[in-house]
Amino acid sequence: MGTINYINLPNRHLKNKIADELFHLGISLNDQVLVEKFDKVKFVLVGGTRERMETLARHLATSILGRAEDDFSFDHSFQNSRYSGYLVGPIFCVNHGIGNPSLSVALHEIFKLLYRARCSDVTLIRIGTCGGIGVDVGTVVVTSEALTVGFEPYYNTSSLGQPLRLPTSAHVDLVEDLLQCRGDNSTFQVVKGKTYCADDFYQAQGRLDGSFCDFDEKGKEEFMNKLQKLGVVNIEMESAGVLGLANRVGVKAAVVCVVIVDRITTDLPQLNKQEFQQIEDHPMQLITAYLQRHIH
Ligand code: R2B
Repeated sequence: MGTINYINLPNRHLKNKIADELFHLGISLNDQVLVEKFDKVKFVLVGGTRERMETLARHLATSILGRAEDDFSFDHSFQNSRYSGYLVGPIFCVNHGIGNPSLSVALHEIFKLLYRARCSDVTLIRIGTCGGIGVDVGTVVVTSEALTVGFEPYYNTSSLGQPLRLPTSAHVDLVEDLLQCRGDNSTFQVVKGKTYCADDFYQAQGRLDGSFCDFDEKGKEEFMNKLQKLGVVNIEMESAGVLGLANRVGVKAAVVCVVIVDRITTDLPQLNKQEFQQIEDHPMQLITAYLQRHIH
């Protein structure tokens, strides 16, 4: 038997706290009955939108837990004006909104909840959409590490007004494990590579169509070339936060995103609603195969 890795948050102030409220998730940590509902959580799946996480939770309820098609009762679900969460057996699906600030608030509170519930051996995976760099639409990218402004592998945040930089490497074994989960009959490719995590959708990602723009087509081309030379295969907005924060608290983590546009050829996705839904399903298929291996 291996050792059990309980979530052990590196914050000594939490040890003395009797009352605590997860302000944005809308969960009271004093509600022992509620907190205990989370004590078996082993997998936390996060993604941008509420719809995607609810769809994923429903899909996992049937495909992993074998619940009836029309029985989507989750063990504990919540929806508020910020975030929505769905607890499905040992899997907790939560949406995080756009960008690292929104993500970080959700993750701090999720980690505190799992710590109070005395969870152990937890795996965190972000499932998202992204722009590819010379990668076909529909391809699933598993991030090896996230680069941020300055092309460095750090999540940039702050503490008491001072910069705080957290390393953004993904968990090596988890990444390899996920890469193995592509089924033989899969209609899409799964690749590993670096992810550029931008702090904005427009200028920071080399788009010229924001409300202002300080560069021209040539500048954008140079930016894309530079990213490619560094081994970057996709761009999104939360990978650095997921990996930086997970590394800081000692939770193993990975980021799995599907390419919805190849940024070398165009800036905005050219997919209709049906095509978008089909493609959004690719990372869910990979995660389902991963969970099937690890839950049964
Ligand atoms: C991908 O899509 C969103 C921006 O449209 C953002 O959350 C991201 O990383």
